[in-house]
Amino acid sequence: MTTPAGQLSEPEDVALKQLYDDFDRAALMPLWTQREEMMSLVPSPGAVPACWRWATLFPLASRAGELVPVGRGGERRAIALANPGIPGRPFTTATLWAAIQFLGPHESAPAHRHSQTAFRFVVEGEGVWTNVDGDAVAMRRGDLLLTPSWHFHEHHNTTDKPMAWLDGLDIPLVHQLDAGFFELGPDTLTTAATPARSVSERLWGHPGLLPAAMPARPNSPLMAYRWIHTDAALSDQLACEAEGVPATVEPGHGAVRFTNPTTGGDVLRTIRTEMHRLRAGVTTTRVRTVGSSVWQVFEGSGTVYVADQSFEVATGDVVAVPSWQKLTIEATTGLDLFRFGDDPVYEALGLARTVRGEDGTR
Ligand code: 1HN
Repeated sequence: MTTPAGQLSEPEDVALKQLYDDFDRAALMPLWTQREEMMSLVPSPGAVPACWRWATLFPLASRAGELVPVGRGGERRAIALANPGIPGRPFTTATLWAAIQFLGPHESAPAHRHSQTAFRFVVEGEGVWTNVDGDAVAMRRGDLLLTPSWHFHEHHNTTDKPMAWLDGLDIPLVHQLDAGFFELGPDTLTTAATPARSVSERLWGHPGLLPAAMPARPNSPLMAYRWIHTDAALSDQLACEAEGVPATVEPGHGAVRFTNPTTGGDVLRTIRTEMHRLRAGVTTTRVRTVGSSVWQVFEGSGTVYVADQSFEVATGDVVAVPSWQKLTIEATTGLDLFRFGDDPVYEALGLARTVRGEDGTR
């Protein structure tokens, strides 16, 4: 409904303008001038499809490594991938924050905890351990490492080389929900231990086997998902498909979801994480889904089509897919991609909706 100006006599027009001014002074806003923005026919995100290149991210993070110390206050040398459609905010999508974090040789980042949920994904390098509630967890190429909400965490680089990785957090969601809490831990490293396997992996990392009598946990108690397992699961999925077993998402497209062994659900309450493998030459079925995602190429090259944009991507490149934007991925070489999304939030709230194919194929 629009303002019935024009149909009004001049005195009525003046009276209407006065009414709007009085609404404004009384901190009131009528629905009829806002309906389309407040209730669009389909989601219309502020965030735009966007791509960041590893070839840009890593050298800039490295320069920050030379110029900006890591320590109390700033807490982390993490540089957010800030969506150009959300100006002035370090938000990658409406709900998700992705960043490149850089830790120089023998540096450590001090302990703290927050209500925001976090994970790390390692596209290259090794030598950093992240201590999660005192359990030292090695970070190596291809690994997914979890830092669930309100767990103390600190990172330490034990090597002579720098290391950089991708951080994912639900910062924009928690900000919008006014649910952020933050607390400092000890100023000095709580453990410099560098075990090959964390306690969490020794307890929870055996396939199909959980410690008996341990109750289900809302976040995964397994803090590390190792590349050796992810890689094997994807290879086996595609190999089974080649033998005629229907195991994959679609022909030539295998995918695994990282899951909480105590529930079979997502590893984190607010963030879904997956790894996808496409055979060379495969184009995925176009999909649009409510909620946003961030994709990072782990290995290989291809083209990611989001809405009316296309991005040619290679190892380390990151793409933001805002809500309800059509997504297709074309693999030039064999292509491994890590994805994280806010799907668990939309599912929990009854707002999830996905359309594949006809709506449609490129
Ligand atoms: C945080 O704790 C980390 O622990 C990374 O590595 C990025 C961004 C905002 C708030 C806390 C980390 C963060 C963060």
